[in-house]
Amino acid sequence: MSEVQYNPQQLEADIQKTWDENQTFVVTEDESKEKYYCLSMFPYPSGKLHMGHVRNYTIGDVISRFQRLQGKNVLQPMGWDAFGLPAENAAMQHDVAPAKWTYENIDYMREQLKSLGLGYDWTREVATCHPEYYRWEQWLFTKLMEKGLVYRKLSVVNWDPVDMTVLANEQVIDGKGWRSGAPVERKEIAQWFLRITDYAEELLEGLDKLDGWPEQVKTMQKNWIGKSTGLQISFPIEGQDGNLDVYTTRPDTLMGVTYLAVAADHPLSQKAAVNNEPLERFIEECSHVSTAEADMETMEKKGVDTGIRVAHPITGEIVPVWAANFVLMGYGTGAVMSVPAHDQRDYEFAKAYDLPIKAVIAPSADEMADVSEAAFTEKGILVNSGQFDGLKSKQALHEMAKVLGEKNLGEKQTNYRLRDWGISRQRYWGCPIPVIYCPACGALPVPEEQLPVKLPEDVVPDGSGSPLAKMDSFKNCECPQCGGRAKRETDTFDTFFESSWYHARYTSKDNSEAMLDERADYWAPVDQYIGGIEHAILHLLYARFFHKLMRDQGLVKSDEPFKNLLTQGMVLLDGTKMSKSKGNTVDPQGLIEKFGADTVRLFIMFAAPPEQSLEWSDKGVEGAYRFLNRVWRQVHSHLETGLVTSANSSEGLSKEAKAIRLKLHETLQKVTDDMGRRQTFNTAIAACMELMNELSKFDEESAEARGVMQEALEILVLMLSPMTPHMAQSLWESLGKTGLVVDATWPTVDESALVKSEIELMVQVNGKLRGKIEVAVDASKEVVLAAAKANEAVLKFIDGKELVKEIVVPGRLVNLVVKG
Ligand code: ANZ
Ligand code: ZN
Repeated sequence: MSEVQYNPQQLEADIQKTWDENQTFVVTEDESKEKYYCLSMFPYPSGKLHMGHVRNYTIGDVISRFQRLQGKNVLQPMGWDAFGLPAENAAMQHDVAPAKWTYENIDYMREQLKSLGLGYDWTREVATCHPEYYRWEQWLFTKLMEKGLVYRKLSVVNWDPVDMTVLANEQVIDGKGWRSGAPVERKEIAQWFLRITDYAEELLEGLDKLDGWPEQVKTMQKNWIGKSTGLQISFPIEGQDGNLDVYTTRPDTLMGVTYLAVAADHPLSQKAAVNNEPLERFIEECSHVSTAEADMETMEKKGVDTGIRVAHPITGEIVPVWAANFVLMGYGTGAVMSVPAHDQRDYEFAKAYDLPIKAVIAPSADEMADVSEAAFTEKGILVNSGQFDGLKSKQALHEMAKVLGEKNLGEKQTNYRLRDWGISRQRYWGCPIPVIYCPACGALPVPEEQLPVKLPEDVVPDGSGSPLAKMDSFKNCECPQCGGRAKRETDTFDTFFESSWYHARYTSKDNSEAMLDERADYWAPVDQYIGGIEHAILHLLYARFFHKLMRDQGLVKSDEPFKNLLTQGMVLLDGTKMSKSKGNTVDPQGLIEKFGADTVRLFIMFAAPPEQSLEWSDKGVEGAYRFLNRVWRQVHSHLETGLVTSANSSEGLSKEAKAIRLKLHETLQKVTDDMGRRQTFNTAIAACMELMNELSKFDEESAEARGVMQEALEILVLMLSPMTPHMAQSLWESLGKTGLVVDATWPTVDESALVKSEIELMVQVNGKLRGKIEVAVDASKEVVLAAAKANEAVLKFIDGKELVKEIVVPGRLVNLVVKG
């Protein structure tokens, strides 16, 4: 019999064809089976797959295939997050319409995904730039508008004064426009917002129920939502009616307030600027800096005295109000009571402008806070605080609330750091916001029967202004209410909009009458979601929010979209992240062509547990390839003497054959646990490799030995099949099995094979390890000792000496103590 060569290129193409023809991965809702929805974050169609994609999608595919072998009805869909800025940039560079560029990339990348052997139900494929997709988010938006969950307000954007266009944050480089190089200005324009803050509490509480999410991600979401409880305190303004309200989480420090600080764009500061030239200049200066909160922490603290004075709500003492660059207009009330002794920002500011620092919190009753170098920011005991002296910080919160409440100058308040979601983007390649502006009727949602508002696709943007705003045919329309002349909104949705609900649309992809149908409830929630940690905050928060919006619209019944979340680690090369910008990428396509997809998949799953970073190694890839060749040869050499039926019991087998069955079923037990509960595929593969080592040493001369080998190879092939599905399919057939390996059932552990008949014991002489013996599990002490003393290696150390003591620790060791 001539040897059958492992030829992955041919084999993989053939098997992929079989899957296609059999529609192997097309699923329907089947109530008789347990469902399993496995979802990998869909890619942006940038041109070609990178190794990060390959890792993400291989993990998802391995989990899907494993779950299918467990008998579940598995849905694994794929699609394209197709709107976004790179398409516009590419359009400008190559003079090609973003639509054409995107669709071509999708076609290319789809083939790449197929060549990796990923088991997707392609009948459910979505591309978010397709009107059949985005029409439903437009529809939902109009419903949210009717419900008052959407509003429009002025909001700041980065404005390029030369290109006359709004810039995305990533288009601002060192404060200048990326194309024009002109200093970027802040400009206020009207934009649409979704009231995600209405759901802040539910989004926060829901985290506690997500047992299948990494703690780290939940913490990041918690911090992003940023719930805090404190007091809103009013400081009566001198010489004017009214109060200046501040929000504080540390009312215990109230008696240490030495000034107040307001945001540059706080109404009070704006008003005071009218006859205060330095203040006017300061406000103008602040209008040029980014309001990104990250900058706020490190930025040099600057400010100007507004000239306004307020009275302390307890003492009546007069304190100045400064405008300061570290106060954000969008948080709390846009004003803070400054306590330099106990807040580091206030401290730095006070030092810079020579404002008084008054310590009012002591670490303990007999110790003073040291504020000579920095603020003392811990909680403690109130001092220098008159009637509040001696209170603990926590008690002070309630006490201050009571005292201020009586004066009508303060009340408890809960704040969230989370802001409403600004969804307007002044970009072309996005989903049109379905709103019509009528001079007489105002802003109106586009009526349902007019949806979708289609984005014209034959447009090549040139970087100046918004193409839609320049396009009369798009812009001019009729008012749906009065029939008069009206204009369309020309902004598009933030692309996070599309990725917030695609998980649900896959379930009802072909429904042209509704956003979702009852199939959404069959599949929801996603049982396993897999993607990068970079999406830990925004995407996951928006998707959770959207799921609740859809629930409240009666579209789904569940509260949360993703039951279990796996955040895969990065792919590194020489310790640094593999990325285009660093120029250290390895092209997956070349490797697939050289070694086949199975090798690439196996290496990726073997090199690291999924959540950890993976160090790329060409040697490792070659090692994976060699291993597959060994498995291949093992199966084919086993088959040289024809097919046999596989063993299913250890009874009456030779010692060696029993040992192989023991190893086989131990391995199966471990692999089942590693791939299921633990999700450590690397250790599962390592166990398969160990098993393979044992098999290669196993002499299969006898018929019964061949039966054991047959069983072992069948199980090995099944265990490897989620990682290396093509090779597994081919070997499965060679081993005489009919049907597809994906339709097989995960093997069950033969408990009786796990019962050890022999165990290994260490033999020590005078406490030093000298030999090993194998004895029957139930051997008596006498038999064990006889075997120990007869062992050749041990004999050398006891021969001719006086044996003074014999110790047997059952199941572990024998110690012989000798003299002379
Ligand atoms: C007085 C004080 C004393 C404060 C002290 C802190 C320490 P979180 O916990 O994030 O809610 N703050 C309030 N509004 C602000 C704004 N618009 N811009 C910048 N800072 C603002 O933060 C609440 C604290 O942040 C508040 O408590 C306030 O400073 C500040 F020893 O008030 B604190
Ligand atoms: Zn009208």
